[in-house]
Amino acid sequence: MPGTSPAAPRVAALVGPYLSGKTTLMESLLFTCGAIDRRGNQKDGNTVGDASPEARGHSMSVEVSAATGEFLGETWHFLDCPGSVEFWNDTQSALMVADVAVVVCDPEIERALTLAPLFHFLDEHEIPHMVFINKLDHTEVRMRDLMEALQGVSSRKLALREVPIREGDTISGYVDLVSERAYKYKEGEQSDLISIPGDLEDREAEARQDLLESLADFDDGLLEQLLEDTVPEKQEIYSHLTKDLAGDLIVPVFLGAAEQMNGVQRLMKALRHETPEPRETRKRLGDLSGDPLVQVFKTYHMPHTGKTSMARIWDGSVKDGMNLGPHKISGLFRMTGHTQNKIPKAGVGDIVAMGRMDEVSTGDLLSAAGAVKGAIWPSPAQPIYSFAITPKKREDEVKLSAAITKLTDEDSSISVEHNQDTNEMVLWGQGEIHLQVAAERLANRYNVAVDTRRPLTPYKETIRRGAKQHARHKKQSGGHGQFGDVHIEIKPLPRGSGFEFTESITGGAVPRQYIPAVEAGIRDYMTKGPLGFPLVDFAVNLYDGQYHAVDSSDMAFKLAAIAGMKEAMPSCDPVLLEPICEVHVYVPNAYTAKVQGLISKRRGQILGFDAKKGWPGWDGVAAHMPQAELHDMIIDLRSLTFGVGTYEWKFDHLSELTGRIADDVVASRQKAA
Ligand SMILES: Nc1nc2c(ncn2[C@@H]2O[C@H](COP(=O)(O)OP(=O)(O)O)[C@@H](O)[C@H]2O)c(=O)[nH]1
Ligand SMILES: [Mg+2]
Repeated sequence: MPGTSPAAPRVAALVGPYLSGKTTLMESLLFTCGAIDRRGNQKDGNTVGDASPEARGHSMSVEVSAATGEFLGETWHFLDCPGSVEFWNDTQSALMVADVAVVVCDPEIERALTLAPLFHFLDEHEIPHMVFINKLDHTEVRMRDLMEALQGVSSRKLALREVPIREGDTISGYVDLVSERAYKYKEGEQSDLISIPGDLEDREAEARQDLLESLADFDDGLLEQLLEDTVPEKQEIYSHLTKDLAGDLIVPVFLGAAEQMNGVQRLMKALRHETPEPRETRKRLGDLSGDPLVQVFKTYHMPHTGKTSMARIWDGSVKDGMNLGPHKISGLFRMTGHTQNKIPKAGVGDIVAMGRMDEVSTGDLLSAAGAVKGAIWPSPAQPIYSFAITPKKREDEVKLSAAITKLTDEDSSISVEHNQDTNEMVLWGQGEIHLQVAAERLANRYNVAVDTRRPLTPYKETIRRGAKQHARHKKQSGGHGQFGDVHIEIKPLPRGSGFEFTESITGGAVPRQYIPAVEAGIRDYMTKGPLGFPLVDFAVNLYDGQYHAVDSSDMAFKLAAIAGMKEAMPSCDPVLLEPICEVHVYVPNAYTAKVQGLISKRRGQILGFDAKKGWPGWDGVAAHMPQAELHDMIIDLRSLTFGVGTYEWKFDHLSELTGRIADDVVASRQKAA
């Protein structure tokens, strides 16, 4: 227990919306822990978090940054997590190894909604978490209204731990609701103890009663005390708070301003007293065990040091050079931002970076015997935004594949696709900035600069009418000639049939051995129909032909088949087919109507809507939507819904596209070709 012997190192993940002040809070926490002697700030680009050129360039956290400090003799690892939904993958991984999450949020009622997905994840995985309402240096917001808004997006009870002391629109201090002591903030220093301002006594008593009632929900003894109007001991209140936090039953709420250091010392003390120890957190792994037991939560590929696996030690200890199954730890480090410091060993609770474990991935649980199977690890979100990429230098093709393997190893919410239809390399991710950062990383970390552009939609084409065609390939140049002659019948097929080849040759008009060459010719032609797109949903029957005993060959029959297709197809009433996806859009139900509008505007057909399972107050709208319209839909969806709207998609079917849109598609593809 804290207080008796030093606790094992603990991990606090700093999470919350983009720009709420997580990176600033980490700076202040590290300063409080004496780990840095001067607080950096985002403007000067000298914070411990956001050390990468990509983070500095975008002035935002684009991956998790770790740093370590000591508070009253105990070690703390802080994980500064990206707030943007596009970089959520790193955040969810960090949360999986954290003893506690500090949810940093803005004092703005309208922005409360942005916390909903985060609270949902924390509660789904029962990760203990506190809220730190930041930027309370200047605000006019009523704490009661803000708490109500925040409670509206949390399934767990929020318990306000402090009430603010106001002077005009500034918050000059707070009253702690457990100790019932009042403090006046002093910028950059410990707060002064003052007496509770007279006009705050009623508010304080009421807020304290609320806090106690929240705790009584989980303890009958306490409930009885409250009913009998007995005031519980402070120590007893603290132990309820600790127990209820560990069980993710309540969410304590603290106030402050990270930039001014207001409330930071208070937060640090609460973390120290109330955060569960790693052996408690480890219970999340169920009965999985091993010695040591180490879980990787972040993978980096650094230009000079190679692959680095950041991990939490759940059990035992690790040493540089030791083996975890077939994987040897080649270099053991403590990370501070992007700086690595070599350490000889580390023990339970610690966060370490392990060098050159090339076969290990994020999420892996390892012991001396090798991989321990069965740990729960959240899957990455489905990619919903894409760029086509090409290396700026042609000779970088091979290097690019290797670099992309590293990129996807670092971030499993990125994937790559080689589209056969459009012949493009397509990088898939979570949004525009996510992919921009990925492209920058290809250049900065892996030294392969790429050009990016909007990917082509994989349209196809088909025919609406059949035809019969005779075609002959014949050449008489000195010596061996070439001769192939075919009669084919082309017919449209229903959607989704693909391509069928048949033959009904009688009497050896086309000898057996040449028939596969006829089919090969047609398949050759199919890659690009009369409109310029791959052909599908049609059948070809070879029903007659002629051959020459000397001059016929596979090649001659193949060329005859191609000639027949070229001749016949334009008269078969070709039509463009566009890929249609089945899409499920998820939003808070206040936005359902707007989302239906968005879908319709993008040529979608709404199939229905329903409550989202496990998400009270959220809807799922199902629709069929053209893939071409999905390309940048996430941008509109996010701006419509404070960034919380999401969707899942999968290819469903091809549908005929005619009219002006089709004409434009054909014209622009022909221009490009
Ligand atoms: N007024 C005020 N601004 C703050 C406070 N904490 C952070 N900020 C500002 O909020 C912006 C975002 O901070 P940052 O820590 O990068 O946010 P993050 O995206 O959550 O990491 C920066 O411009 C900070 O200077 C605070 O307590 N008060
Ligand atoms: Mg940040």
